[in-house]
Amino acid sequence: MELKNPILAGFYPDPSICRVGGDFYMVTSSFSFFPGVPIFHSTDLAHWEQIGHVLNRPAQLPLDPMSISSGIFAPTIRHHNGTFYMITTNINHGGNFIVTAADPAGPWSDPHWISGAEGIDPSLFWDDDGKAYYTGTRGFGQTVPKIWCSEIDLERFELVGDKTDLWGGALIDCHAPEAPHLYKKEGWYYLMIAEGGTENNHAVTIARSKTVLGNYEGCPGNPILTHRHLDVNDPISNVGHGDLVELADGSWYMVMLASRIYGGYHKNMGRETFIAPVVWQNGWPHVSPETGKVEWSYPAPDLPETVPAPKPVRDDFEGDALGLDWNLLGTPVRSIYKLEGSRLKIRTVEAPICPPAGTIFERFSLDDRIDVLGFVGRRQQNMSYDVAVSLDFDPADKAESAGLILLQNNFQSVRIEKIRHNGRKILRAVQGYIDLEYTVEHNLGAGEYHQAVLGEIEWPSSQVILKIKAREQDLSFFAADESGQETPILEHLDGGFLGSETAGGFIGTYIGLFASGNGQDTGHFAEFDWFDYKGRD
Ligand code: 6LW
Repeated sequence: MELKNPILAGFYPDPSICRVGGDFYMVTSSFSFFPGVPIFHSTDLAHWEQIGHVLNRPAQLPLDPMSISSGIFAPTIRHHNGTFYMITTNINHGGNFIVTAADPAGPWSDPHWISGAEGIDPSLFWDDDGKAYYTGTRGFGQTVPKIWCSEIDLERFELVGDKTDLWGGALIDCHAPEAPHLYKKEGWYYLMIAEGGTENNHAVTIARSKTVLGNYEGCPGNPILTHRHLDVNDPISNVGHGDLVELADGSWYMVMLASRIYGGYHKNMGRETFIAPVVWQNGWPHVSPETGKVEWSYPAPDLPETVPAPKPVRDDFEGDALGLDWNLLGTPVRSIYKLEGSRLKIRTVEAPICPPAGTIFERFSLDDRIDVLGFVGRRQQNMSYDVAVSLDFDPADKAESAGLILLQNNFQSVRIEKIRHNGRKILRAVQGYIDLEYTVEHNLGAGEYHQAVLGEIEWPSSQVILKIKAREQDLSFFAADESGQETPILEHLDGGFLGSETAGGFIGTYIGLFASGNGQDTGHFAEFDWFDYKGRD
């Protein structure tokens, strides 16, 4: 058996891992997608099965659908004295909070908000004397952010005593020291962080101290992991933001985020979860020691295998709940879909799936006037893939639309939509994009939103099978009838614009089903009978 990277394919950034006996659990960031913080289980580190979402109730997860790269930032998962703890930041709704559970599959508690906890990327550490410590990054977005630490009372979920700055990163004035985790090994406290920013200068660095609050001395070999020195088009890039786990036999592994780069410096799948072995030498960890960089595969550790059933290509939308692959965008403060008669029915809500052309976006592009979007989507997990979906929709007037969208963020997407235009029923391909006034340091997009109709065909029937064939960055869109006869709508679009390096933000591409009344909730439903996703790489 081998550990094959990525271990979580598609948009699964900022992984955090913990081990409880023979079981490993992992969580990742989820930003403005609902439910939030997917949680995975494994017994062998190679096969991971999603067992739920940590945040699956609206009361746990206030989110804005038009602020896709805000919401839930990097989570940490830990287990202590029979309780699971997940700590994270809701960047635009309340800050840092902890939820707990006896069973990692849930239910998880309501949020315990940590008053006075500044910044992002919180983590928890228990010392041998039973005291618990909170670490985070403060000064985020300023010139000299710092990793800070405070004791925390986990009965009352309150910080205790002073906040101490522990470390500012390995490089002088380093960019974005973040993602701190504390570990204790052989009498040393190790503080592992990420720095350099979550693009191709990303890195993992480490410092250690004899006492928990410092003084921390940096590892002379820092960074202990980076691909920043490699070609930016290296097929594995942006390596950083890791968490360590010790196996029962005393061996160690690191999970970290990295991106698969293809068709130029494009990372359409955003930041994914990778793994590498770690050995300790002379008191410091060495990651992937044979080559010093993250590889596509490693021999698996000697652990009992648990191989999940292969995922079916087709979702028939049977049952009364969506599968764990599916997400909404923003908190469902009112219902936007129903599962009925083995169909997913999405309501023609008032918000357009993409903003009107001419909208000006800044920073995280907040638009809190929009409460819900008629969007149900899943991650792109392969460089090449085929998608097909059966849509039954008869647009009642010229405002309604429904279809299939590749969505990188609120203002970077391409969609095929069924609309009624001048009395004709048509299927058209529309690209949404923003002028690239792209702020590299802060990962934020700003500019004017545009839309371009790139293809159009007449389609009188309410029934259609919409298809996407993605061959790396070469994207083609088709309509098919029940006999399978395909008609192209748009062929050979360069998909490179669906990468977050041009779009800004933290997201990987989603494949979404949508419906809208474009200005008013018309109370109709676009009906999706089945959905196929087939990875080809
Ligand atoms: C996260 C930070 C980072 O909070 O990006 O790569 C931010 N690391 O640690 C969003 O994922």
